[in-house]
Amino acid sequence: MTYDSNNIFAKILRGEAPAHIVHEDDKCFCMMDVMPQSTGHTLIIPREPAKDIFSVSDEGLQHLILQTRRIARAVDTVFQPEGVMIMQLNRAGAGQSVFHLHFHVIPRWGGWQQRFHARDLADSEMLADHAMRLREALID
Ligand code: DGP
Repeated sequence: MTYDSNNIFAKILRGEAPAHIVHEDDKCFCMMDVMPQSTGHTLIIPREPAKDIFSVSDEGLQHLILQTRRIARAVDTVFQPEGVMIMQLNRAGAGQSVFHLHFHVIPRWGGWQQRFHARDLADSEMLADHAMRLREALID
C-alpha cells in the first residue's frame, strides 16, 4: 500500500483539519487524540509522509521517538498516572486505522478499564484544556 496523502493526519499537517496542538517543529507534530483511550491520550506524528514504522527515515524516527519520550514526560507530570503506555500500530492487521505513522502516549491507572480504541469522540473544550496544560509542562 502506498502513502495516501488524503489521510486525516496529512490533512491536519497541511492545516486542512483542526487539532489540539501540544507541540510542533520542523520534523514532527503532537496533538491530543480526539478519541482518547484514557485522559491525556496524545499522538506524535512525523511531518514526512510515512505510513508506518517501516517506511519512515532513520532521522525522522530518531526525532519522533525522542519527542515521544519528551511528550510522555509531560503527560506523566500533568496527569500523574500509575503508568504510561507507548503504543504504535503497523497495518490494519495490527489495528492501525490512520495510515500515517504515529506513536500513542496513553496514561494508565491500575484497576481502570481502557476505553475502546478509536471510537468515542471526546469533548473538544476538555481536549483544548489538556493540550494547554501539556504545552505548559513541556521541558527541553
Ligand atoms: P491507530 O488505530 O493506531 O491508527 O490510531 C489512530 C488514532 O487516531 C486513534 O486513537 C483515533 C485517532 N484519530 C482519528 N481521527 C483523528 C483526528 O481527526 N484527530 C485526532 N487528533 N486523532 C484522530
